[in-house]
Amino acid sequence: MRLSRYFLPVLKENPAEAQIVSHRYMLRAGMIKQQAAGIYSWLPLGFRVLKRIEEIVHQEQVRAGHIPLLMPTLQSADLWRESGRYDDYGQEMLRIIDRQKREMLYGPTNEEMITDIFRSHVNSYKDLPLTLYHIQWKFRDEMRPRFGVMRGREFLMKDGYSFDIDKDAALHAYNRHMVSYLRTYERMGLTAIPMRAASGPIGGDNTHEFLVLAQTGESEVFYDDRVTALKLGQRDIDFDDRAVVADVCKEFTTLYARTDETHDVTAFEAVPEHHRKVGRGIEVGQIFYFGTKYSEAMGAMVVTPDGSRVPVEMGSHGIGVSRLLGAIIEASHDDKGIIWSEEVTPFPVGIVNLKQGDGAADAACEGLYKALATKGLEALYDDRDERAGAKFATMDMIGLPWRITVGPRGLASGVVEVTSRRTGESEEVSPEAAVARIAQIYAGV
Ligand code: 5CA
Repeated sequence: MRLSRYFLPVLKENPAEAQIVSHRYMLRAGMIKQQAAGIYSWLPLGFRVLKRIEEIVHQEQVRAGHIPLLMPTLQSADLWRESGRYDDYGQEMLRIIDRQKREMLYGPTNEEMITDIFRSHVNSYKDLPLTLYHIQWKFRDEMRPRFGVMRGREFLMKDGYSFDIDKDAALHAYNRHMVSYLRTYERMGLTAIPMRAASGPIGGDNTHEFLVLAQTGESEVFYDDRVTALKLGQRDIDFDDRAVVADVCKEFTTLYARTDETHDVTAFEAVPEHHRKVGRGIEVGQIFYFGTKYSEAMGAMVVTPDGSRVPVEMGSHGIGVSRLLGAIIEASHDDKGIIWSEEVTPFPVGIVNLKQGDGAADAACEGLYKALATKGLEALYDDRDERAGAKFATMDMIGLPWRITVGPRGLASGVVEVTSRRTGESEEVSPEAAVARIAQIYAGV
């Protein structure tokens, strides 16, 4: 993409309404535009990152054996009357009347709708286990939408629903989600700690939230700091193996880690004092096992091997997809702007032409741009007629992990500069070597 033809409305000044760094940088980098309280347009740069995050979420769900589908944003009130939540949900639910005077709502979550799909098509243990998920916009009329995409009213969620024949199988689905989530967040460069949580309007007793530690987080968290060193890494996990999956969950949930909602002072005091930490966290996901709460109310029954009919055992499992952009920026930035990892960056590399209009510099940039494209890497080429300082400031703000800087002086000795956004370190290499270096970095991504 050539920057002169792109749509990247960067802001030079800090917007007054943004209280936390991720919100400020998302506005400054031209990623989002607020359209109403807690409702945003995703401008091209933000949209690219959102798509990459969605893709990682999809890949890890599919790896765990879960199946994507897509349900609508609008739902009928009657479905929610069946579970009793139409009245219970309160003012967070956006209620809509259509022209036929039918009561509708903009879905805040989809337990009822997925249960309806299930009961229409599945009735035997032979079709289980089954986990269906989608990535779809939700609406919750939050009392205090704030911090940009962190607490929006309209936001993108991955919500998955597991169906199993008995409680053991349902708990395996819960564990499978926990492990797939750990891997999802790690791929985005985040340390997200599973913490025992309270269930709220979804219901159920078994629930964990995943928290990314950040000073600006909305939840207070209490934890044994050894939990932050746990890594899933590249382990090859057989998601069908209940014992293997349960062991991973045990490894990640044994050390003390709780939010203020479930904090247990006595248990916390048993943690050695120098490991005891109190901080704040951003909730980037939550998993729930709630058994037959919806299946019983809505008649989602399955025949067991012995021929009896029982309500299907369910759980629901969510990731805050749009919130993740904010969480990643909170975890990875400096005073010049965002620092994306290779896994989520909107463009793999930026090219800065220090002297637009200089024959040699223009030709070298064109050459780099095409050579990278041949290797499947779409560079963001700053071909604007701007000062070098302004070009660097834009690149630093939008946070691409790599930059190739091209100028007449370097070219005279046959080199361009490859710079890491994270470390600031630069190397002078030939243009060919620069392309090879970037291609090598992205070979494993
Ligand atoms: N049905 C279940 C899971 S499928 C559910 O709705 N869970 S939830 O309420 O915990 O939401 C899932 C995730 O969505 C949260 O962990 C959080 O990361 C994200 N989320 C919730 N509310 C908002 C909001 N107002 N703005 C941005 N993200 C949100």
